[in-house]
Amino acid sequence: MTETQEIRRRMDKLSGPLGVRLVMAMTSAIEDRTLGAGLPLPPEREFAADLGISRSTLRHSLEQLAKDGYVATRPGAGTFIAHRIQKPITRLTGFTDDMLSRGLMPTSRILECRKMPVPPDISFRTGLPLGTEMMLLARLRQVGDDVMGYDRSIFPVQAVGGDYDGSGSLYARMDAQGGRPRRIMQSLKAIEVPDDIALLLGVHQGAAVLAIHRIGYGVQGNALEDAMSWYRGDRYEYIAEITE
Ligand code: 16G
Repeated sequence: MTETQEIRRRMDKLSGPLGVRLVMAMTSAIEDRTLGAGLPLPPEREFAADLGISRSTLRHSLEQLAKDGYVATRPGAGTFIAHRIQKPITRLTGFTDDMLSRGLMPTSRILECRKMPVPPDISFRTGLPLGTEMMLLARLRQVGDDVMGYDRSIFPVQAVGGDYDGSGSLYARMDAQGGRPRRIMQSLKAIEVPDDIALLLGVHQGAAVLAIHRIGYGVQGNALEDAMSWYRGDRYEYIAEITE
């Protein structure tokens, strides 16, 4: 059975307006991974005909699914099932780990990579002595062309080695050097995306993003990272197991 036939089968089991049934059918198929992340949807005319609905109903339903982060449209490349990440809040992982463990290939676009002395506020927060040589690395974190988030991380040059150019996984580089953070203090809040970050993430003004501040400490309790991340609210969901 093709994906379209499967969506149609699910729609047939529902009642209500066709557009609503399509949204519900696709939502359930995406959530149970019958429709996998990255899967391209057929061209509009063909998809509408195979589903037995009008193109305008299809368009409205896809707009709804895009608003909820289930599908994404890339200019020139059509619409595809969006990557959505459920991230356990208590697991100490980096972006590369998170994507690889889900079978996704992470990519990064480096926007800034430079050395600088530790800024006073970071020195104050982390206890790193004034004058410590740091590196600032600002990256768009992506899966293919799909932007998932923006990381702006500051860390001691010593933690990565003077020849690090920001490519590849930062945590893998730290592992090879002296070790990645072993303990993290992290705060996470939902905010309306600031205009400059909206442009970077490719989301509309006022969209919801998760603003995450983390300070990572090494085995000796030494600060290894002071980072701000803005993760797209329609791509990320933090989950936790809570026990008594
Ligand atoms: C995550 C971290 C970020 C860290 C990066 C390392 C959050 C909110 N942020 O994006 O602080 O610098 O991973 O990833 O988890 P990398 O090893 O792929 O470079």
